[in-house]
Amino acid sequence: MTRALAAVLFALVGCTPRPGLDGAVPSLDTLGKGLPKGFLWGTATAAHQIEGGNDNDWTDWEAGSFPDGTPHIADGKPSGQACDSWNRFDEDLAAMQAMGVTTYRFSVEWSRLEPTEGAWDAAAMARYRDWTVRLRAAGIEPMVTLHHFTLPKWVAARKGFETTDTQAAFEAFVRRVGAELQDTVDFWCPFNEINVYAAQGYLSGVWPPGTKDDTALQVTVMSNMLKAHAKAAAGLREVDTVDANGDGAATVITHAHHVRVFQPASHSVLDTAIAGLTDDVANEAIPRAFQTGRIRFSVPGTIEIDEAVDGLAGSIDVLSLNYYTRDIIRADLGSAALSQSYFKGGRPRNDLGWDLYPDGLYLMLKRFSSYGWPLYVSENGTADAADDFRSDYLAQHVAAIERAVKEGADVRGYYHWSLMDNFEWAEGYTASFGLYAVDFGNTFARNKRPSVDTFTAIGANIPR
Ligand code: IFM
Repeated sequence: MTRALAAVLFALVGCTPRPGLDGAVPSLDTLGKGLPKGFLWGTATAAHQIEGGNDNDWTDWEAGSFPDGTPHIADGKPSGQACDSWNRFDEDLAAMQAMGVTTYRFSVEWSRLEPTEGAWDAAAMARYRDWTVRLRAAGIEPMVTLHHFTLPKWVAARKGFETTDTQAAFEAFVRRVGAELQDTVDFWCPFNEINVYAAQGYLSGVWPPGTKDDTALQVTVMSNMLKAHAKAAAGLREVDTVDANGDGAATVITHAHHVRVFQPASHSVLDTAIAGLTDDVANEAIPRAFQTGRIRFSVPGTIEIDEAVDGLAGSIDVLSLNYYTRDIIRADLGSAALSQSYFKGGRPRNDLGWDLYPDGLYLMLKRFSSYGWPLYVSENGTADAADDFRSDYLAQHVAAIERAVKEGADVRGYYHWSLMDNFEWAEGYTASFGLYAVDFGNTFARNKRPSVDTFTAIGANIPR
């Protein structure tokens, strides 16, 4: 088939073929119309990645290096002033309003609100409160994350979630925030990506505390965080009794669960089994715990946890998925992870080399639908400094959601990661996930990328 003929055929079915991208890109005339009425449409950020001027466990980590001298952060630059969002909420809000968002996911920084144990910073709390008031006044539903990878130094000094003690400290923090923001916030996310946090900090060791190859500790941390989630959820339900948006629910509690497609490198029994094990620990164990109230992790020969936890069953009202990519898994029984993971060759990739695989979002939404919770896509986006493929990536992922919705999935919202370029953890400022570029360290201007128009056009099509 010639390219011209293909273009005509695709035009007839409302799609345009794009050389270099995998699959057709849906027409923006209709994309979004297949989402349910009232579907939330927004962007996501996290405190340490955008605020600037934080003082937490990452601040120390960013100044350090690995034993071979390589800096902890790819470009050697600390988060520093980041996007200066602590002082530029006006600009963040204006950028969101220009795109017609109806929701914003952001996190509050524990180290700002409780810099030392039991000492609360009223001015910092007032600032977050002001943000939520202004979001609501602008018709933007806030989703507030309470832990997005960082710890106050006093918590890190006590070994963070490696110990069971931190659960009580986290619960106290969450209760405080819940009580203070109860009349402006209904949508709460105690933790972001428990699985990623534990893997990066205790398996690959590329995030604080930098512990490498300790699968038992990795799984223990996940388990302690799930217990902390249960306590946080109970606390929020107790202290937040105001239904801020008048929809009948004073609290909606979720977990932002990082999901990936894990595909075995071959049909061999070993690759298949290890890909299945990886999938179980990373994708299934956490939702299963929220559903059954039992934490069950099984890493043969290393650690088995099977424990009933008070308050864990039913501790989320909706499940949120952070979806980006697919990993290929090859068994490697000599490694702590029991596998090597890599991105499939010959595929479209982003600036970080991640496989661009929109079908994976469809697969994940279908799969996690079976648990019965309403679903949100709490993060999805891509590193694309030149904005070459972000529009198409976005369109294809929204089409994947529409497909899942058409087949019965109850998906209620989408948050693009991210509103603007920001501090991408170990990758520092080398990865650009933003709909807006930021003039870092200079004017901090939020400069609209062309993909903002795609985001806005899709949002305008969503039935209201
Ligand atoms: O930037 C991160 C975010 O903090 C958590 N989810 C994945 C994003 C992109 O890597």
